[in-house]
Amino acid sequence: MKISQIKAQEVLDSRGNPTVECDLTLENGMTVMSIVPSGASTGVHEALELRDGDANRYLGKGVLKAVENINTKIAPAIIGMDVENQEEIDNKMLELDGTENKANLGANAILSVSMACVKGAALAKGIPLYQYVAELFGNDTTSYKMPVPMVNVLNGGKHAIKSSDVQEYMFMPIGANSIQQSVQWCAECFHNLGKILKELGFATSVGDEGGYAPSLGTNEKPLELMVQAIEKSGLTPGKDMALGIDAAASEFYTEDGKYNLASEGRVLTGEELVDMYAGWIEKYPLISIEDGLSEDDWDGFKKLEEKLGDKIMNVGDDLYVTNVKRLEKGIEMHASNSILIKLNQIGSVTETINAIKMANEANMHSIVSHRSGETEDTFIADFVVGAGTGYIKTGSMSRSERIAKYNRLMRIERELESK
Ligand code: 2PG
Ligand code: MG
Repeated sequence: MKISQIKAQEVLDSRGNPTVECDLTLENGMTVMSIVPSGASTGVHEALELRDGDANRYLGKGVLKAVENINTKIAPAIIGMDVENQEEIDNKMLELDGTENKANLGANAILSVSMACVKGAALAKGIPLYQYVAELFGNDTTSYKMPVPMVNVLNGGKHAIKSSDVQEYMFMPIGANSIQQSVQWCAECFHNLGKILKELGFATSVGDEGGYAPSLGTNEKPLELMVQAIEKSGLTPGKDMALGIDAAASEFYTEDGKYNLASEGRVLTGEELVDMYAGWIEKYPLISIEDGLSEDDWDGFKKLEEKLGDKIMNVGDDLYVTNVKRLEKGIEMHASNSILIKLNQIGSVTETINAIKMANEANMHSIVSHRSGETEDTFIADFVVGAGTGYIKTGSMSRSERIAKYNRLMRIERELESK
């Protein structure tokens, strides 16, 4: 079915910053809408998120240029195309942009149209979004793998100032047999963690991704309290519920190549940092470490992989930025065994699919992820089910921009059960 209209506008994300919304109309009059998210601990190698820089509006964060690019440049080129030709549509936008990092049109502009086309195609075909995504991947559309959610219940780093240096501490309900059980267990552990923090006299206010953001004094303490919360919830640590972290280490990497754990007043070398992680893995049911080292510390990642790769998911986020060129290097080097997947790091659905396919071929885990600045758009919930990667990271058990994704996953699960 042909695309008959594309119209973009500026809306706000969960942090109250402007972002791009795209409305797409099909020739039969049906419409879909998509909104792009936005990161805070962004990798330097990410595609460019176009912001106006006009200090008189939204402190320079307006996205009217990106909106204008959609309305005046992308729309005329895409209108009239078959909405099911995802690759052709995405390639057309990449051509129009003409840069390596989408600096002309903006990755936010391109991605919002790209996602809207996927939704439009699903609607045109009259099938659920996750099913259409599975078709785009060439995956089996008769059986689906629901993901293990990685639920970030303690926020630090750039997502919660004056908290831990490590950015995210996550519950992973590895023993749950459904999304519904996963969500219930994680919500119970989240609330029990809140009770524990309260009893100890720590703050229970939340950070950007809805996790608590107390100042606990060390980066290890959160792991200890999370194990207590698992036990308090009647679950077995390591069997029912495991732990994951996102160190987002690029954010505490120093100019002289060290790692500054400011909350503890310690500066470590890469090797000492890896030793610290190794110690944690001995003591806690920690099975996933994301961005354990800085985004260009390839050798550091390789060392982490050699030392701990058989025990944990060693996840590259800022390291790869969902970019097949960087992923290819990582695969050659054996720099990690897992990749974080963020659509807006690379800026189109087709390129995101290619990154996941490359990771699959290399036998790596792919975790589909939200951004710290999110919206009510639940695209990634359908995307992870269709892609069948088995893991999703989409924040805590609070704040509706996070919960919307869990609710959508539960709806998908119920729909699949009823079939
Ligand atoms: C990350 C993300 C999402 P941000 O580092 O993995 O949790 O944070 O969107 O700020 O880059
Ligand atoms: Mg990360």
